[in-house]
Amino acid sequence: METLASSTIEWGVAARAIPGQPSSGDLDLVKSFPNGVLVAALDGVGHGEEAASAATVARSILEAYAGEPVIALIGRCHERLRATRGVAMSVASFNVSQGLMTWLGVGNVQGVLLRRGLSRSVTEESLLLRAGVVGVQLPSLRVSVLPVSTGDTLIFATDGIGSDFDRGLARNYPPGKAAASVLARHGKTTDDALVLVARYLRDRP
Ligand SMILES: [Mn+2]
Repeated sequence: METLASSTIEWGVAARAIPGQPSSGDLDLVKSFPNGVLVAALDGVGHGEEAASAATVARSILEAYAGEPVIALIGRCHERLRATRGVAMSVASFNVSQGLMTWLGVGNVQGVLLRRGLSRSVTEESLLLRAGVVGVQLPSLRVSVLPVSTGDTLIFATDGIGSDFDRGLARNYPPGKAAASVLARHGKTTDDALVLVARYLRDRP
């Protein structure tokens, strides 16, 4: 299954826990399913062990049901996270045969899609974040669906990354190096921090 992920997207992640904590409440997931790939970034409320355990529960659910529609996925997570502090999460589901990305965010995990246009210009789409916390207060959910083309770059960044991070870093470097650079330059030391950069590799069918 990871073969499909690596033939569909190229991705890299950089993350660190808030200083003094052994585990981070910010987690990522890249998981293939038949005909697609699910990409997610999660931020357990607060930091430390409780945040990490809540985020771990959410990630395991996303992993187990990766092929489901994203609204159903968020609903499953909400049910399972009720006894926890809750988790902010943004998810993107790539459908390979349709050349579409469906994304949804609850809480404050920023999402950006840098799209290569027909010209050399790059347009930027921002994920509309719904206020709420999965497991605590679920807002009404509505997905956005965007066509994706080869070279388009998805970025998820938790609020431990400055929201004005340098888009050029993410666009111009291989994903692993891009993620490391964004974390190094824009990571805050007051919270867990995670940035995921995923570049779409497929041509539109
Ligand atoms: Mn945070």
